[in-house]
Amino acid sequence: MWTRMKLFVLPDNLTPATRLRLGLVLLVWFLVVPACLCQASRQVTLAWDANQEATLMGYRVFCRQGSDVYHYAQPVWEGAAATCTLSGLDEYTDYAFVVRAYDLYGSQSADSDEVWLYGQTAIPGQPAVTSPQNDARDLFLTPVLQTTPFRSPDTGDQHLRTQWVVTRVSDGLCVLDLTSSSCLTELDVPPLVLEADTRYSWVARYYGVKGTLSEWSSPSRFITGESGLDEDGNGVPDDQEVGMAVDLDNNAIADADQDDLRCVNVPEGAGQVAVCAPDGGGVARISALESTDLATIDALDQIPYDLPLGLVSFRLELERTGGIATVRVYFSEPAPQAARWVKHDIINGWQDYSAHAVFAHDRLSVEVEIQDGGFGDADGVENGIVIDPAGYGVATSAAMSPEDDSHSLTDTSSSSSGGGGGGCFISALSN
Ligand SMILES: [Ca+2]
Ligand SMILES: [Ca+2]
Ligand SMILES: [Ca+2]
Repeated sequence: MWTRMKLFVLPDNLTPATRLRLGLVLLVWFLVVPACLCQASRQVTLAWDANQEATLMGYRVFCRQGSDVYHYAQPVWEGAAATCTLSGLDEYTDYAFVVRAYDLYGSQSADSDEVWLYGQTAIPGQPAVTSPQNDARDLFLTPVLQTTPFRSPDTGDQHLRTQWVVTRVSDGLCVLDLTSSSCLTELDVPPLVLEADTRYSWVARYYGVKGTLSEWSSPSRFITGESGLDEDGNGVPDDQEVGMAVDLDNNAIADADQDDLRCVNVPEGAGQVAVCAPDGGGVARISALESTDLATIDALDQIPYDLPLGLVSFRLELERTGGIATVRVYFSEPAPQAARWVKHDIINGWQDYSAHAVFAHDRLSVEVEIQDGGFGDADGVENGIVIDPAGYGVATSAAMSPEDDSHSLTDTSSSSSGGGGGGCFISALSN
C-alpha cells in the first residue's frame, strides 16, 4: 500500500540564478512505503519524484520522533537516488520524515511536506496482585493493596496512573474507586471505607503515558476482621466515647444518646467534636465517626496546618446515591477566626475545603456540604456513602496563606509529603 503525498519543496538560501532554476523544478511527489510492520525492528522505504534540475547534487532525509525537532546537521540518509530505505526503527515509536534537495553550489531547499510512520500501540501488561494474598482473612480495616510493577512491550511507555476499585462481595457495592498518579503499585485503603467482618473483591489497572490502558487485574478477595475498637457497634471507637455531660449541639440531650449525632473525644484531652445530620440534609445515617491519629497521615512537622482538635473522619449513608449531603460539625472549642475547614485524604493530600463550609458566628460549629462521588468524598464513587476526613485548621507559616486555593495546597503537600499515607494524588477520570 503506497501513501502518496504531494510536496512543495521551496528553495532556501540559493543564489538568484539557482533560485530561478530550482524554483521551477522543485515540485516533487513524496511516497512512503512502510514495510515489515510485524517485526520488532521496522524498516521503511521513502520515495519521491526525482528533480530534473541540472545543478542538483542529491537529497538529504531527516527524521524525528514524536515532539522532537529535526536536526539538520544530521541527515539519516544522503544520496543521489530518489528513494531510500531506513532500517532499525522501533516498532512502537512514531516517526516523521522530510527530505531536502541540495545543489552543487551547496544550497539546500526547504523541507518537503512531512510524512509520518506510526508505531503500533503496545498494551501494558495486566497487573497482578502481590498483597494481600487472594482470600486473605482477618485483615485490618485499612489494608495496603499492592500490585506488580508496570510492564509494557514498548520501552517508551511508562506508568502514568493506576485505577483501584474495591467492591463489597455480598451486594456488589463499589466502596472505593480511585485513580492515582502517585499510588501506582500500592494503595493504603482509607479509614472507614471498609467495614469489619466483610468480604471484599478488588482489581487494579494501569494507564501508560502514551494513552495506553492495561486489562484489569484478576479479582482478588479478602475478608476484614473485627476491629475490636467498637465493641458496642455504635460507630464510635470505644476509647473515644464521650461522657453523658457532653452536649455540643446544646439541645439538652446528651450527645452520647442521640441517634442523629455522633461525638468523639479527640486525643490528648483537647476536647470533643460531634457530627450531626440536620433534617433535610440528605443524610440517612451517620454510620461512623472517629478521631484520626495525625501521625498516621503525615510527618507531624510537615502538616501545613495547626489543627487544635485534629481531624475527624465520618461515614455518611445518604438518602440518594450521588446526592449532596449537608452535615453540621460541632466543636468543644471555638475555631479561631483565621481557621479554615481543612481536609486530608490519600486522594488529594491536604486541601482547604472552605468553599464548601460555613462557620457559625460563634465559631462553635460549621456546616459542610459534600457530594457523593464528588467534592469532599474520599471514596471517589457514587455509592450512597460519603467518607470525609476533616477538621478546622490554621495554616502554619510554612504553608500557603489561607487565601490560596486548594490546588496550591495540594501541590504543597505533593512536594513535602513524607511517609505514612500522605502523598497520593488522584485525578478524577470520567470513564
Ligand atoms: Ca463504640
Ligand atoms: Ca446534644
Ligand atoms: Ca461515595
